[in-house]
Amino acid sequence: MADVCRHEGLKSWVAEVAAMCRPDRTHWCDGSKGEYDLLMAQMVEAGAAVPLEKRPNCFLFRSDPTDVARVEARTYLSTASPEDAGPTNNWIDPAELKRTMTALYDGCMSGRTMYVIPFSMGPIGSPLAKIGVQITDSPYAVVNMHIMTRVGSKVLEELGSGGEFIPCLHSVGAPLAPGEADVPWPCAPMEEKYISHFPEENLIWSYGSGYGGNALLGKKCLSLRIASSIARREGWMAEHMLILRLTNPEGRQYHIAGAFPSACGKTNLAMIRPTIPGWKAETIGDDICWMKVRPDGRLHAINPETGFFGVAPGTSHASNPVATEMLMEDTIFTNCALTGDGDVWWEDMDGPPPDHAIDWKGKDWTPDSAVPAAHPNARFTAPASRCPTEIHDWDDPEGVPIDILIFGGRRSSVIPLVYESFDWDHGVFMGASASSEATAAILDKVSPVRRDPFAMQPFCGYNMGDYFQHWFEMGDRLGDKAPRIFYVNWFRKGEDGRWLWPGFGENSRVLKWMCDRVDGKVGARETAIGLMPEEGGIDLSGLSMPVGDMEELLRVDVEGWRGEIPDTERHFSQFGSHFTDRLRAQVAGIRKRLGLD
Ligand code: SAT
Ligand code: MN
Repeated sequence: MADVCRHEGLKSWVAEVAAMCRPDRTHWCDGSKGEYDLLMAQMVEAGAAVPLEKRPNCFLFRSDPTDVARVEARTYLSTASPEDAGPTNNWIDPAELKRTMTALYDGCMSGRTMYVIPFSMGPIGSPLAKIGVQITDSPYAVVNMHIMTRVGSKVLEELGSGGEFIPCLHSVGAPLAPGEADVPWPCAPMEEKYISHFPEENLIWSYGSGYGGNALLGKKCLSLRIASSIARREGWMAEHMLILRLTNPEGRQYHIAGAFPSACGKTNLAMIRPTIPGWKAETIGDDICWMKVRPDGRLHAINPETGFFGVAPGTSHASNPVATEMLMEDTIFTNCALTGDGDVWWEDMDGPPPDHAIDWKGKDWTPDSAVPAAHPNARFTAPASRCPTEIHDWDDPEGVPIDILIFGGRRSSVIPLVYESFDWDHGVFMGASASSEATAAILDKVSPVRRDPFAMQPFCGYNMGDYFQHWFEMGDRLGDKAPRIFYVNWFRKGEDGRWLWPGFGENSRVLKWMCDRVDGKVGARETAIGLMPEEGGIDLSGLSMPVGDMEELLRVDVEGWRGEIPDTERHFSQFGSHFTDRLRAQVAGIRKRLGLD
């Protein structure tokens, strides 16, 4: 493979990293099935992976108990000026951070193999795609990258001798002394973990963690943090959004992109099976969406990934029948429980729990155990090609034209089921003020409700105040071709603590209302917070709901909303001189509409 590489810049970067990290050997990944199978066999042999008898070509990994999710407190955005990272990112001066990390990288791969993974985010050769090269000493990261991205020789061919690539350096940070035995999941202690981004040179350095977004650098690091900063410079958008195609009974297609924080049901929505007769849904992506204005003046989207890295607990026939089918083969499971008959299990899976299992920490577990069998952030890594609802024109380099943008989060009170923005600027306010209750996808969650603008708080690769402005400017360019903007909350609870909305496939009823709004088929009532469904506007045929629930779901809780405003203003105030006047005007508008001024 090394001889397929004609790119001197890449070769010399690989040589420099090898000299610094001093692995025992270097392997250039070709992305082949043979390579995947061989690495898996080696990891099974080493005791790092368990093959699952019940699921062909599926494997279970258990992480170190301290390395189970992204660590935002150890994630850095390193720019010459701290102002360019902004208040929502951890900042360290690039020279200092590189000094610290170089000391850690020094000899960090000894006893290990260094893998070089050329990968493309987006169809190889597409005008919307970007090429990255990840260097890693984690074979687990390699097999996951095989599923999540387009890996291999074709990427090197596309790169040629002078193409641009984003260098992504990763080490688990656990060098082996001569003769020292490896552990199943090597990683470094928390205080040595660094997930670092240098957007001014499109560079990623990650050290110390083998888990998810800390280690699969094509995902959050490249496709969101670095890509969002490139997108701002180049005038496009890199967003934390699912992409979905809906087709109505007449065959009219709608493309929807939706931003929700991690572990808020993005994957379930991306794979929705509509309950309304005649409506069909197809999956395009569940996490990342790159959008550009194309020659038709509309916003076109691609999913740069090729797989799904989803939360396993809660995935069931009821919540996501499509994923349940998808996960039967060719899937990597991490931190799920193992059953006696060689299957995986997690909380809220179909059927009763097993009488006995091995939990995610490798210990005996029974339904009487006080701890969950699977870690709440246990994951599956599954190829998109196995997704029964994946669209067929997946690889279309042009992407799909977006009709509808959705923001949302997990809120048990205040936020209604759905509302629409008055216009683009108001939609930007809706995205910027989005909030959610904490989930298990991050290790160091702090408050119960966190503001998570555009679900990008942990992923924006520059000053978020400037990011808001970038959204306004995109709207100016799109004009009347801009997608319509909606906000949803599937998670509202009644006073008795009951979920008010059935969710899952029934969410198609809310999506249908949005499509009908786009086509001007239904009206809306103007409220203080936005445009809301009129009575009977949402098609509830065939659904029986307790009386009063729908009214409650669509009630504007004016008192509750007034209570939201100070927190939103506090969140906005941190952006100082980077805060845009257009958002200030939106805050003034909602204050007035809520009768606060
Ligand atoms: O670990 S990941 O960052 O890839 C998953 C997530 O938090 O959404
Ligand atoms: Mn995500």
